[in-house]
Amino acid sequence: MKYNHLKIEPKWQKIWAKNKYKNWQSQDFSKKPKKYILDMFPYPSGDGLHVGHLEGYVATDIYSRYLRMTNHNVIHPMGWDAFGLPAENYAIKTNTHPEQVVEKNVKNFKRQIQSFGLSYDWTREINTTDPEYYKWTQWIFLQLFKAGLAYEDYKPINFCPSCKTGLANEEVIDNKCARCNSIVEKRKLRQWMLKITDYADKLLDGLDKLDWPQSVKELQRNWIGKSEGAHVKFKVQSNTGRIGELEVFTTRPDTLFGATYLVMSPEHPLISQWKVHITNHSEVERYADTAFQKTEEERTDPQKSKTGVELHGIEAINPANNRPIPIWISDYVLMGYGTGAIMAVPAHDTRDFEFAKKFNLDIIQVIKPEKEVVGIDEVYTGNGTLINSGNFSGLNNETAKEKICLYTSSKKTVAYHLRDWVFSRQRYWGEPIPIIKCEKCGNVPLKEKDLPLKLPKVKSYQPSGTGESPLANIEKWVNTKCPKCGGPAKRETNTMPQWAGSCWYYLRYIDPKNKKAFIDAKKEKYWMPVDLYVGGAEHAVLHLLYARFWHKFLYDQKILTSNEPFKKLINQGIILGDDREKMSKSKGNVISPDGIVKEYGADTLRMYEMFMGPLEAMKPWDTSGISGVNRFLNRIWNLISEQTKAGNWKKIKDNAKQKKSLHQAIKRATKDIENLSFNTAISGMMECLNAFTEKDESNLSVVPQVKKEYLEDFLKILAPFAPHITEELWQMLGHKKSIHLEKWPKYNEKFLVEKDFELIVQINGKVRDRIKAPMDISQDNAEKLVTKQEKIKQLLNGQTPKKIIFVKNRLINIVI
Ligand code: ANZ
Ligand code: ZN
Repeated sequence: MKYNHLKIEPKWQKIWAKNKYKNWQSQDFSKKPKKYILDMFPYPSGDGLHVGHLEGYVATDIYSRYLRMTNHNVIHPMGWDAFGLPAENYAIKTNTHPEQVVEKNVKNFKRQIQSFGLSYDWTREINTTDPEYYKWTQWIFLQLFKAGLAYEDYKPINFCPSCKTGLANEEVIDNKCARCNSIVEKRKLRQWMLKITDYADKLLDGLDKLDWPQSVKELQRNWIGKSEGAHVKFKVQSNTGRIGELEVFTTRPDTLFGATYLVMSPEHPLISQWKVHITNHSEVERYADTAFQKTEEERTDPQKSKTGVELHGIEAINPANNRPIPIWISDYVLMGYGTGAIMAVPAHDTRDFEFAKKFNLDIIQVIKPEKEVVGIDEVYTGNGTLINSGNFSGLNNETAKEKICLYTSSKKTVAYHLRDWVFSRQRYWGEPIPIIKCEKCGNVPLKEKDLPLKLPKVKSYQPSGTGESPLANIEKWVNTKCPKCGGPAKRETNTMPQWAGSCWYYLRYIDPKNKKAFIDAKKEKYWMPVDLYVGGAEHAVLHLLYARFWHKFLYDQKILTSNEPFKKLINQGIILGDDREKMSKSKGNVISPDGIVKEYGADTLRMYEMFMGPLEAMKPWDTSGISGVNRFLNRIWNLISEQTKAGNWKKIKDNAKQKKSLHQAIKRATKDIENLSFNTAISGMMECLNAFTEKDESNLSVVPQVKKEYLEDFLKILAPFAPHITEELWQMLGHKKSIHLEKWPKYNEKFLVEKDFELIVQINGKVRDRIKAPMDISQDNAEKLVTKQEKIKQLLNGQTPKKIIFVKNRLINIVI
């Protein structure tokens, strides 16, 4: 009767499916405490789920099952993030509609998920490409538009020449497209932008309260990049007199006396305004044109030599000392940050120092370090005492910041590195943006009753590469009427980025079939926030920042009652190949979960993935580890099936040692699951099984049997990890109802203490020894134990006892 996973696992999967997965459905408004356990929903790719997905999915599955057994109302849903480029690219290659591609892939993902025994509530399944779903994605966009947070813009943006679409800043890593690694270009394209910058402070402040990995919070903080500083105004004059004012953003107003020139971004709008005064204007324009071709990363690369052009014919006045100083343009000053102009302090800023050296500009030291002395050839960027700063000399530089601002009437302010979110893509497979462009009325939002605005069928999904989406070619769809004036108008042809659907999917799970609203307010209040969110660390900024932004916006609109979506976040660690390299097709080290399920079964795969190490750690795949876990499951199978076959349950006695191990295992599993420390919970169960199958200390030829109730409790704590084998063994033990509906067993501290006693050993009524013996030891075993003792052996001197008197759990008296 060997355990046959190939028969038993599909058997239970079929029964659970027939039962419509009712056992894991959640109840809206149940009196039980609610728990929202969420996985990052997958993009249903053609490759299927990999072992990395599964790591997080198994962890949340175990946790959800545990919570259900401890009387919680658990919502644990799954869905599909199915818009985006891969499906579209595949559609182009194979000339099938992306919808069909998605449908096929979703089917495969679902088959896999069911074969792993994951306990999702399928009544809440969603798909971001379903018009009934994206209707509400479009609806949220309209709310953003109406609130003034969605706007059209023509700024140069990052463009991926290979994906043929604009990208958000968050999608560009080291100047490369995050999806395909192509070098990105700058292009001036008409774009829809979302004003995420309006939420910079809220996004920053909210982080403090979240139970998230510090590293993720830090990444978000840095991405938002809040800097405290001041706006300082410099008068600008030509030889005919004052022509205006240039405002700079500085974090170091204390160094104002050391500002020996100003630098403007080449795109600064005042340059064209001052054109008539700038005598080398054509040179300036040429420089600006080349700067415009470069990406931000190229412009700010500290390795690259600084370039720039001085603006001849004009100069600025340093408000601290009224000294005239030159004005330059250089591409290292970006238009999108601060005011797009800086005061350069070459003695105390590295970039300014390089620039001043190259163009032979004045360097004036104004901060003296507290300790070491630095020569004029070095930049000192730290704190210290002011020198060469008029009346302010001698002040500590922090104090000087305040005083110099006051003296020059400079306003304290903050700047953020966060930029508005480029929200449109020039591709087909995304949510159409529900805006109509009317010559008379401008951008007019679609009426809410006309949602969803469905994606029309096209002949070719190929993007034009000119910055137009393939939708632009469908005249019948593009030409429409203005909702406001009824005149002829055109639809917006850009689509939303893939992030749109995932910004709010966790809300739709709560009320997936609601036709009237995107979520019922009472249900939102009951279920939100998400108690535990598990997913990959690659989303630290993108998805997790965007989702927080939308959530906070919807909260401000009084549509939601919670102001943060995800209370606790865990990143599962990356699983490496068995060669300790990142799994990749090209290296041929990819492990297919389907293969493991076939060979060892889903229960083994699940337990192995949890047993590999701490959830958050990076860990290599190890095939021998799988057989270890598999052996463990087989041993449980053998133990229970053999005892069941023997059928003498009633005769099996209490066993303090076994009981102690069981309660230890229950205690560990309880604590460890609560701490999401699944690997140690499994170790605890392994130790317990060892204790169950250990030979009797006092009679080494006997393997004691294990009481049915111990085995039952053991199966219950194993059930969340290995849902199939436990269901089968539970039935074998005579139960009709599913083990997954059982209550989680309670451990009792009483049984955890050592259950030994001091056995008094007498010979002819005289106390000769005291030895430690297990509680409830039988007379037979006690005799064996006692006669093994060296001291007693000597005293008996080979004589056979005439009589033995045994008092259970107290004494043994040998009469010779
Ligand atoms: C004078 C100064 C003196 C500065 C000094 C620094 C050190 P963070 O910390 O990132 O906020 N800056 C301001 N706007 C800029 C722009 N649009 N493009 C490039 N650089 C810009 O950096 C703030 C500092 O970066 C500002 O403070 C400014 O240089 C520069 F000893 O002003 B500082
Ligand atoms: Zn109109």
